Amino acid sequence: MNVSAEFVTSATGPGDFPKDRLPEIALVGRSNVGKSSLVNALLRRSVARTSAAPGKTRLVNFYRVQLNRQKAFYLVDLPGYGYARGKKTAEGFGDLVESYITRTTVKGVLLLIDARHPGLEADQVAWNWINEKTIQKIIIATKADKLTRAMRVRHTKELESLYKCPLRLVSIQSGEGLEGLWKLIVKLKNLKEIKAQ
Ligand SMILES: Nc1nc2c(ncn2[C@@H]2O[C@H](COP(=O)(O)OP(=O)(O)OP(=O)(O)O)[C@@H](O)[C@H]2O)c(=O)[nH]1
Ligand SMILES: [Mg+2]
Repeated sequence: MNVSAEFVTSATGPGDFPKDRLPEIALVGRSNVGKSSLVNALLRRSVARTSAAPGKTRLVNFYRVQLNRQKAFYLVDLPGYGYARGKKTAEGFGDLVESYITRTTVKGVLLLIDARHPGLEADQVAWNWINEKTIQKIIIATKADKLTRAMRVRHTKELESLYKCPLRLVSIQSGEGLEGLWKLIVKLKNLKEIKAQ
């Protein structure tokens, strides 16, 4: 698959969001779960800034993507939740992400969850919130390379029972799941139904 991509804008508010109405696929998840890393892995270049410390992405970053000669769409990398600089308390989505996610051009949401920690409350709260939207959602369990075999089985089961929707394990280290995720993203942006495996 031929992937071409370019960074378009870092939005600080709704006024900065693109107005061309291309479909958008958003990456949502806790700070440090690996959203920006996954953008880079999918786009096969270092366009998004990543960090070992949480709270790196602060704005809504739009990447315009074209696959082969198909119609372009945006991959949208969002700031994470669950992290507040200088504070120990968990933080919700925040106004910026809330104003973003209600856009009608958002055709699908990838909720990223650290595969090592399937049951976190913050992720379930986020899930309940995005679930109010009638768009398609997929759970992406990240950092699959860090799982032992036993954890892989147990955590997959736990995620399946908590989140009744399509689930994929990915790793930017091993490349696991990336090809399959591309196929799902193409379906999402084209509004094709995705069934749980
Ligand atoms: N081992 C491993 N590490 C990963 C993987 N994906 C991301 N990471 C690491 O996780 C850390 C956080 O990655 P980011 O992509 O910056 O996380 P983020 O979700 O964008 O975080 P915020 O911007 O703070 O919301 C970095 O140190 C990455 O190298 C993975 O698949 N495997
Ligand atoms: Mg980030």
